[in-house]
Amino acid sequence: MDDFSSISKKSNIEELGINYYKEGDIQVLEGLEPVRKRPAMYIGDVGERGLHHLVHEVVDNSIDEALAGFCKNIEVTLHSDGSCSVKDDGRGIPVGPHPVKKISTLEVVMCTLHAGGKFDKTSYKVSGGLHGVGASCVNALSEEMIVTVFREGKIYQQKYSRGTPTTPVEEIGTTERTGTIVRFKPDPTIFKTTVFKFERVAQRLQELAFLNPSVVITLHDERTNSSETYHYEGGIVDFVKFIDSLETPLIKPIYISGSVVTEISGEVKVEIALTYNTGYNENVLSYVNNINTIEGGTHVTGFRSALTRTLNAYATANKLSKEQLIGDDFREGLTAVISLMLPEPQFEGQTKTKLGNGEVEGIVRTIVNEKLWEYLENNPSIARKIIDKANLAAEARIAARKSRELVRRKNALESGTLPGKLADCSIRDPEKTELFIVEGDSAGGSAKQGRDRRFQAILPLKGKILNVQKSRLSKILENEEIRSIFMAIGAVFKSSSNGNEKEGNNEDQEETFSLSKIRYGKIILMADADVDGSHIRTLLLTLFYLYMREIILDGKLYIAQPPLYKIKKGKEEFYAYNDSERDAIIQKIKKSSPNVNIVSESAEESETVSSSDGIVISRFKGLGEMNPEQLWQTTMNPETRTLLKVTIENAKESARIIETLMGEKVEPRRKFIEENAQFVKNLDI
Ligand code: 0RA
Repeated sequence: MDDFSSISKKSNIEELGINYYKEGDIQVLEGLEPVRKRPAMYIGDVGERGLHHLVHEVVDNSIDEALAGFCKNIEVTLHSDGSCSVKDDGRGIPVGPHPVKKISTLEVVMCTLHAGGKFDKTSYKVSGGLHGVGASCVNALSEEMIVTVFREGKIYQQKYSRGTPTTPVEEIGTTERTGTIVRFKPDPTIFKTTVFKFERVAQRLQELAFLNPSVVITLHDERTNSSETYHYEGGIVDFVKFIDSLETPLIKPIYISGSVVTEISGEVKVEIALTYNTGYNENVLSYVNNINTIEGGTHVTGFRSALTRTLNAYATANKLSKEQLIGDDFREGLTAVISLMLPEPQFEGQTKTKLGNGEVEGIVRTIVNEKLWEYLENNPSIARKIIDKANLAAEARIAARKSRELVRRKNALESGTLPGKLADCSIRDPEKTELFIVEGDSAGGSAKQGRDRRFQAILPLKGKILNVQKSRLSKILENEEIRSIFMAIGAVFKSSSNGNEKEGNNEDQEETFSLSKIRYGKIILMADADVDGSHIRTLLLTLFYLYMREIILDGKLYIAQPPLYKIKKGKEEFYAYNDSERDAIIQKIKKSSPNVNIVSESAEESETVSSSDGIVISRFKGLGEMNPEQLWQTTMNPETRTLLKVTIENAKESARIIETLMGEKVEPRRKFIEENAQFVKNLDI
C-alpha cells in the first residue's frame, strides 16, 4: 500500500492537553446489516451522489480530528484499482480493547453503526450532521476496506469485506508518526457506478480547505497521474474571493468573527466574510460544522437582519440615503460566506440542511451588529461605496415596482389567467397532474397530440429564454416566455413584509413567489438531447433555482429523457437512450437472427427502406422529429418513460455554469468555455 513518508507532524497530546478520548468514550449502538439492506437510508442514494458520499464521510472523520486540533494534513487518493484512500496525521483511531465490547476499539468503530467519539459540548463534529453516518457505513458498503493506524510507536492494520473483518487487528510494524489511513473499494453490487469523479471529490475538498484554513488537503488521482493541493491561509476570505473571481469587486472582503459561550449551546464560533461586486445577485453560502446549510436557518436570518440594521443605521447616522433602505437593497451584489461551529447543531427542513437552533439567531446578530458597525466607522470610504450601491438598488426597486404594477395589471399574473400557449389538462388535482415545458413549437405540437390530456399539460416555449441570472426581477417579468412559465405553474407574486424590517410604506416590502397555488404535481422539462437543448435546460434550471427553489426542494422538478435512436427490425421497433443501449439492442437482434444486415443509419433513408431482414437504425435529431405516438411511447408515457429528478445540486451547478458563461468578464468566460467545452456540451443533468 502507501508509504507514509508524507505524514509529517507527530501530534503531541500531552502538549495540547485537551480532549484525550479513552476507549470507553465510544458509544455503541448496532450492527451493520441494516446499512447493506437499505443503503439509501444511510447515504441518500446508490448513484453517483451516494458513491461520493463515501469519500466525504471518511474525509469528514479526518476533518473532525483536525477540528479537535490534532491533524494538519489530509491526503485523498483515487487509486487505479477503483479504491479510494484517505490518509491523515491525527492521533490514529484507538486500537486497544473496548471496555464494553472487549474487542479492539478500531473494530468497534469500523463495524458498529453509530460508533464514534462521544459527544460533548467542547467538540465540534461533522459526524452527527448531514454526513454523520460514520466510517462503519462506508465499510458496510465496500467490497474491501483496509484501515491502517499509526499510534504509540506502532503500525496496526485490519481488513474487512462488506463490513465484516477478514483479519484481526494486527501489529505490522513500528513508526515515529501518528495517523490513520482508510482505504476502501465501493461494492459494485450496491452502487450503480463505482467510478469516482475527480471534479466532484475536488470540489468538496476545496470547500473544506476554505473552511478549515489550518488543514492542507491533497487530492491525487492515480488514474490520470494528477494532483491538486488545497490550502487557504485566508480561509473564508479566500472563499468569497474565489466565488467572486468572475465578478468585478466593489470593495475588499470584510471579515467578522466572534464567539459566545452559552448555557444551551456551549461555545458557538461565528466567522463571516462578505464582499460586494458590481453585479446584482446575492450569493450567501452558509455552513455549520463544515456542512453546507443549503436551506439556511437561524444563522442566516441573524446575519441578514444585522446586515440590514447596521448598514441602515450607518446610512441614517451619516445622512447618506434619502430613502429608507430595505434588506433587498443591501443584498444586490452581495457575496458572503457564513461559517459556524456549534457543538450541538439541530438540522431541520426538507433536506436536513436548515439550522434550527433558536438562540443562534441572536448570537450571530449581536456579533455582526457590533463588528460590522466598528468596521464601517473605521472605513468610511468603503461604507460609502456600499450605501451608494444600496441607494441605486432602492431607486431601481421603486422604479421596478411601478413597472411591475403595470405588468401585473396588463397580464393579471396573479389573477389565475393562464397563458394562451398552454394546453392544459382536464384534471384539476395538482397531486395527479404534470406540466411539460417543451422547447420549440414543433415539438410542442407533437407533445400536445401525443399526451394524455386528462393529466398532462403542455407549455411550448419559443427559442431561448432570457438569462435570469444577470437581470433584475422587473426585467425578467417583461419576458413573455418566463411570464408564461410562472403563470402556467401558478407561481404568484407575494409581497411579504420581512419581520426583521421596520414596517413602513409599501416600498419596504420584499417580493417573492408563492407556490401555495402550484397547479401541477410534476414539472417536466423536455428539450432536445443536443447542445441547444442542454443550454435551454440550463437556463430553465437556473430560473427554478433562483425563483422557484421550493419546487426543486419538494422534488417536483424533472427532466424528460427522449431516446437518441430508433432501431427497427421488420415490424418491431426499439428505442435506445444512449450508444451502449443501441449496441446492446443490435446484438440482441443479431443473436435471434444472425444473418441480419444493418440497412441504414440515416433517418432520411430509413423512411424509404422497407427491408424485412435489415436492421434500420435512425438517430433522432430532435424532439420535433418524433411523431406524437413515438413521443408518447418513449418520453411521456409514465409506464415506459424515464425521468430524471432535479436535485438542488444539479440546479446550483447550472446556476454556476450560467454565471461563468454569461458573467461580465470576458477572459475567464473564454477560458472556461475552452476548458469545459466537453462538459458544457454534455450538460445532461
Ligand atoms: C476516536 C478517538 C480518537 C481518535 C479517533 C477516533 C480518530 C478517528 C479517525 C478517523 C479518521 N482519522 C481519525 N483520527 C482519529 C482519539 C484517540 C486518542 O485520544 O488518542
